[in-house]
Amino acid sequence: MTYGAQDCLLVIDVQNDFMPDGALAVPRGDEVVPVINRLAQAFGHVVMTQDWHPAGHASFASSHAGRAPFQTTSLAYGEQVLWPDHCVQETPGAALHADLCIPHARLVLRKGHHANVDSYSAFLEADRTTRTGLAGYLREHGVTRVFCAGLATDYCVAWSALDARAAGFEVVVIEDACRAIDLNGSLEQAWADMTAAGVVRATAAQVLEGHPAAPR
Ligand code: VGL
Ligand code: ZN
Repeated sequence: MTYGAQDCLLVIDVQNDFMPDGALAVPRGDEVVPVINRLAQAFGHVVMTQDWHPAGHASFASSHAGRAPFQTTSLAYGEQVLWPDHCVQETPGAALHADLCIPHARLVLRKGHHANVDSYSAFLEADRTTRTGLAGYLREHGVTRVFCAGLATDYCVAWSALDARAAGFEVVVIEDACRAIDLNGSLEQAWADMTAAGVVRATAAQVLEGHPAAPR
């Protein structure tokens, strides 16, 4: 094990509906699974997230008459991208990918469970007010640095990475352990925002070698 108590690997939304044949397909989303399995062995502390929506969730285009997936609409807290129905609680699409193998993962945090509020971020829901409790959990465990991997780079990974920074953590995003949806330039924007916020961008090989994100 390379990374100890101060470091946590955050594995974001590696769920069937985000796989290439899933309801909200992320191109090549399945390719992150073996990379993440390998990475996880280097971490003593792994947390996973699950997008976990009730049926009829406000982020679903099907919940808005006359609206189609990938359009946007205005909700109480601001603009919301409308998605195909995905990750509905207790459905096979919401399950973690069957090949994900992280027996030592300690916490599976479910997010997006409020019917009228989305949550790309593992830390703060889309109303930008409601906390998931993850920052407090990590602090109580002495974590100071969060390594992010999973799906999708430009939505749930980016929002989680940015909120982790805002909560005071050092953040490394492992680029080849992520895949993007890339909607209207969202991937380029996400990397610009993350870089500006001080997020370190690394490859899985660099993380496994302890460079540039030095183990400690
Ligand atoms: C996600 C869109 C909607 C993600 C979740 O995991 O990136 N994207 N819900
Ligand atoms: Zn979602």
